[in-house]
Amino acid sequence: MKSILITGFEPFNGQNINPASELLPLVANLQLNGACIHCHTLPVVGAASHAKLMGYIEQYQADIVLVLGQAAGRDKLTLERVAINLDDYPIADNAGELLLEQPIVADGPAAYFTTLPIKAMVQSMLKAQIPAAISNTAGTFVCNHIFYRTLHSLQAAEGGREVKMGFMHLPLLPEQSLQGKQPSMGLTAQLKGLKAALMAVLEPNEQLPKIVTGVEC
Ligand code: PCA
Repeated sequence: MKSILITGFEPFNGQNINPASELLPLVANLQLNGACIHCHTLPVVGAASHAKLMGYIEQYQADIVLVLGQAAGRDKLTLERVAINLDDYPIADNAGELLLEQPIVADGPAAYFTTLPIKAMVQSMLKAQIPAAISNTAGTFVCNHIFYRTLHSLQAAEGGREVKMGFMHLPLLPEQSLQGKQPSMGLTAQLKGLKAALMAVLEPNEQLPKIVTGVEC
C-alpha cells in the first residue's frame, strides 16, 4: 500500500486558524485509491518544521509527501514548481526569528524543482471544478524553507527509496478574509481540490477522486 504524508502548518502572524491544518483531520487515515494518508501539523519555524517532516517521512515510509501552507492573497489552490535557496522572512516565524537574506543550505544549489506531477494535479483539480494553478514562487518564508530543505535532504539520501515531494499553497478561508476583501476559498472546496490533486499523483489517468471513507489504515 502506498503511503502518503500530508502536513499543514499551524496558524501564524497573529491568526488563530490556518486552512492547511484545518484540512488535515478531513483526510487523516483515509484510504485514497489504495493509498493510506497520514497527517501532521508542523510549527511555523524553518529548522524545526524540516526536522519533524523528515522524521514523519521515515516513520511512515512515505512515498508521496505534500506540504500545505496558507498564502493570503491567492485565489486558487497553487502547486509550487520551485523552491529557492534563500531565507528572507517578511515577518518573524513562530519562534520569533527573522532570517534575512541568507542561504538555507550553505553551498546548496540555487533551487530545486518539485518532484510531483504538478501539471496533471492542476488539471485534475480544474476538472473537479476547483480553481487551481501552478505557482513559480513559494516565497522566501517558512514554506519555501521546508520545501527547499526537504528536497535537498531527499536528493542527498543516496540509494534511498524514491519519495515524491511537493508543496501546495492554499487561499485564506472565508472567515479569515478581512471584511471579505481578500480572496478566499471554503474548506469544502479546498478539500475537494486536495483529493483531486492526490488522485492525479496516484492514478494519472483517473478523472475524479474516489475516496473510501470510514476505512482506517
Ligand atoms: N504559510 C507560510 C508559512 C506557514 C504557512 O502556512 C508561508 O507561505 O511561508
